[in-house]
Amino acid sequence: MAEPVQTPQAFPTRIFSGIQPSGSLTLGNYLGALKRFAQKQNEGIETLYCLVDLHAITVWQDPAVLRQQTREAAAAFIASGVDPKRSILYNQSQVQAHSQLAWVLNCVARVGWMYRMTQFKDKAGSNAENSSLGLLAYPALMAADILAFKATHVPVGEDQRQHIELTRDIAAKFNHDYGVNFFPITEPLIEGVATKVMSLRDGTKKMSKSDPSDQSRINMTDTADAIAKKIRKAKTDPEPLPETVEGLDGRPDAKNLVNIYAALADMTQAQVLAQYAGAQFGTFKPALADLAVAKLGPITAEMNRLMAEPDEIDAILGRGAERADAIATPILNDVYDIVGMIRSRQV
Ligand code: AQP
Repeated sequence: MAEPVQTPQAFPTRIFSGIQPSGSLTLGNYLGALKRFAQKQNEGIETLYCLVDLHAITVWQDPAVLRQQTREAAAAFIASGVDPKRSILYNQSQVQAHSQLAWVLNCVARVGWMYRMTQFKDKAGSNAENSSLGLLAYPALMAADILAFKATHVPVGEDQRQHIELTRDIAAKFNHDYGVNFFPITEPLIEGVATKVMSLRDGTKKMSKSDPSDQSRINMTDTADAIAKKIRKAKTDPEPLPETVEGLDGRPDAKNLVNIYAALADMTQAQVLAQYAGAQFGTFKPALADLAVAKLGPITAEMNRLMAEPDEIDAILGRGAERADAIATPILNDVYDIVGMIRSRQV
């Protein structure tokens, strides 16, 4: 891959991140992404957050369900503290620069880079030839999402690290090929204890909204009863909780539950263990369920309230798209100039 070059030119700090509306958002999305999105906004940084519906259709989506899930995801952002006045919140397909820049970046990126992406390998499985071309090109669209705004930082979970590295490679190759210092070399922000929330059924697998087992995840729309039941049934081992964080090594299911507790309570793993060392899961799981319900309950209630007004959600996304468009269109026009496109149409 091309060597990322650190650009000497300073780019103003701007955060971009997105979530696919490809299912009900999970506790993993909340702790690994949404909660941190709101924190970044509250630090006073310019923040753009996107429901990446074009990414979602890289695998089959029923159109009516996709629309519903996009509104539900928008409600989840707002209920988690993303304020559509302070952040720019919109859905990807309403801002054409995403697709237009993606085409240019498709022509910069190399096919071999795409085949090396572990998410492509995981999602395409053993039948890669039959997966959509979009699934293979997904990381180039993701690079376009970020670079259309010259975003300098992208808060993501650990699973997205490889895609951000690819964005850096694509930006560096564009800058190098055209002899410009145009795109920033974006930094991933992978922070906190919840960078990878694991499945409740298998502590070695990521909690994912597309996992066929609903028992593997907590959905942001789950009721208090459903949350308590899923945590009660979560896979664990027969040992009590250890005294030290090192004592969780080799115990992925126990470690996951401690991590979830720590992230929900804004504590470190060590602080959780200081409180629960020696406790059996019969004690720890109900405490975790109570905490999860206390934290997620108000968010779910707010989501339900917002979902009752889908027109208002659509209006919020439309306003966000206009603001996003105003930033991205001049950047796209500069890209077209750099690559040699004639721009003479009067509009
Ligand atoms: N389990 C997780 N722990 C921490 N962070 C997570 N994220 C997702 N799952 C976890 C973070 O959420 C953001 C949005 O991810 P996405 O929905 O666009 O895609 P994904 O990473 O592929 O998430 P899923 O749930 O696994 O979706 P599907 O099943 O549709 O592929 C990202 O910042 C991600 O890191």
